[in-house]
Amino acid sequence: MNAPVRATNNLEAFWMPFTANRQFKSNPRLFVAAKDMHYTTADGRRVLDGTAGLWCCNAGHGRPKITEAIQRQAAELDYAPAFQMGHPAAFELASRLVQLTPQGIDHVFFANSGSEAVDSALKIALAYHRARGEGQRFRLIGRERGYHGVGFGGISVGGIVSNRKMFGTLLTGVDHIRHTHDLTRNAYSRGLPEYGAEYAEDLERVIALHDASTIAAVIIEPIAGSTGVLLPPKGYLERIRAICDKHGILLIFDEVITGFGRLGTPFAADYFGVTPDMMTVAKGITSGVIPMGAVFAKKEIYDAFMNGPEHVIELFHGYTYSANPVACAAALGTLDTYAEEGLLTRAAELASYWEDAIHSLKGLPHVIDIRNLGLIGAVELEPIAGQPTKRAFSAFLKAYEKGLLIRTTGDIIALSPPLIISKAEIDELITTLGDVLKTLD
Ligand code: PXG
Repeated sequence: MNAPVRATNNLEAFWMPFTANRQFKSNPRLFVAAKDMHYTTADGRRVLDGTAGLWCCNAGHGRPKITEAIQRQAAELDYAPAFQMGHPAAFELASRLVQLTPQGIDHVFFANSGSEAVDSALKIALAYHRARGEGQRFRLIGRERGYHGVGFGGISVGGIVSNRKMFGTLLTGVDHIRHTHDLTRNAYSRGLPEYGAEYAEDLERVIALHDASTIAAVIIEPIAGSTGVLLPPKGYLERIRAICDKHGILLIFDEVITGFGRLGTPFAADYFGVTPDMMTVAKGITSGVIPMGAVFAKKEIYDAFMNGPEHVIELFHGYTYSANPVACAAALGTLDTYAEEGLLTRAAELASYWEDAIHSLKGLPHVIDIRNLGLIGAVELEPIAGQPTKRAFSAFLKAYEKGLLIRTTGDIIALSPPLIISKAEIDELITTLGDVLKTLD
């Protein structure tokens, strides 16, 4: 029998996620290697990573501690059942993680992606209330323009229309509060926008409509990432927290993007000084190298399940790959790398340099707003009339040609470089992006 042939030049079979498949396959962009701040393309060009992959490679690429941890773990214990069995790395990792989380958040439930983490957190919220005898709290509240992954739970509480409209009725019992994006008052804010804390009061409106006794949880991203970097107005998150407390509603922060150092603190909860009841994370937990997600929960939530006969499973939820040993090893290698290089606070050192650099793009053609916080940035472009997304997508293609990877969503360019970026690389990134913006139609 002949050895199977690897059809490396056949692009047809792979149905690519969140991709313009036909455009890509007629003009493919392939990465074949990555090291530190750079990718290498199939035609041998170096591309500066302006987005940490998809907001995930916070430690940069090809980091030895992570690679070695994965290799060692795969050789020693490749897999252990996750249900009714355990392995040491899972317990070590959970214990390490809760040393990083805000005080009071001290339990970890493992999933394999941000989407799974979100669905897990929503299910835990519902089950928590039911375990406490408040099963009538079945409603989940999200926010317009929110992104919480692509599971049915996540798209139901999410607020991005194109991610929802094709997929039927979604979950019932879900409502949304308004988003906080307000360019008329806040365009070109440096850091947090000044105006709009009062948008938090929209939660009171939704609560009044449904009655607090029917609402289990509110889920929001501290910074809405995927929808184009929408920063919370000063005081907004504090008010959301206070309203949830007043009505006995759980607050879930989706920290899939903001977690693990993006703002110069371990989590956005630390940056804002607002502690949610649960947090969802993924991406930076393994620096993107192996899929992993997690829900962090307060002790009260965990404890609410720990009753009844001891031999009975307390939460009927979990995944074959929850706390997969190789993923746990990758996460431990990642945490070691973060600790040794001070990466969870490095964005704080670079934030003002980054802010000045990105705001230097003000005044270039079609730019209508520039936003930043920590090592996150966004440049919002005026859409081409009648052709939304086209201008930003063409910026993406031109940047790639010039050796820079950016992300676009709608007509917004999002930037989130690995936390190891140097000042010289920030200059290079912004100069290249500026050159691209000058050539846009
Ligand atoms: N929550 C948030 C806040 C996210 O940003 C998810 C959940 C889902 O994670 P998974 O691991 O299931 O993809 C995300 C994912 C982008 C982009 O360019 C953002 C995400 C994924 C891909 C691209 O903005 N966020």
